[in-house]
Amino acid sequence: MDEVLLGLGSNVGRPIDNLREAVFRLHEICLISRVSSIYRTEPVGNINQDWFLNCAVLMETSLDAHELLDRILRIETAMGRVRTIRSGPRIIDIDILLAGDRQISDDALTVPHARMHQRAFALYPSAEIAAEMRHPLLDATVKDLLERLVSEEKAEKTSGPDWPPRLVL
Ligand code: PH2
Ligand code: MG
Ligand code: MG
Repeated sequence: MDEVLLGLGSNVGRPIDNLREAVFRLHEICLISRVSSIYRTEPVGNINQDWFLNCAVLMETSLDAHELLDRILRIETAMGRVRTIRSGPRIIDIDILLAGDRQISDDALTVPHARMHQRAFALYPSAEIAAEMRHPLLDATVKDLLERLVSEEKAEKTSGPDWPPRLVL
C-alpha cells in the first residue's frame, strides 16, 4: 500500500465546491487519511486568470500509480474539465505529487511531480499534512522543501464552509 500525496487546485466556477466534490470522489477510490486547509493562491505560469484555491490530500491506495492517474483523469473529466491551454483556468486539477518513494518518469506520468518543490501552492498545503514525507529525488522532506522555497508567489490560508469535508470513514 502506497501513501500518496495529491495536490488539488481549482479556479473556475465555485472552486470551494469543486475541491469538496473532488475530495468526495477521491474518497470513493482510495482511503483518505488527511485533507489540508485551503489556500488562496496567485496563479503561476499564466497570470491572466483568477486566483486559485489549492489544497492537498494524503491517501493510501493499492492502485499502482498509473491506475491511480487513470482514475484521477476520469474524476477530472466527470467534473467537466476540458483541457485547453497549458496552465490555464481549470474546474479541477488533481496532481500526484509524491507516491511513497516511487520514481516514475514516462510519457503519462512524472512522480515526484516535476515542479512541486518550486511551488508555494503545492508546498504550503502539503507541509500541513505530510511534513515528514520524503521527496525521493531531492533527499528532503516536504517541510524541508517549503523551508528552502524561494518564491514570490502569494498564498494565504482561507477557510470555507464544510471544510475539511466530512468523510464517512
Ligand atoms: N496549477 C497550474 C498552474 N498554475 N497556480 C496556482 N496558484 N495553483 C495551481 O494549482 C496552478 C497554478 C498547473 O496545474
Ligand atoms: Mg497541476
Ligand atoms: Mg494536472
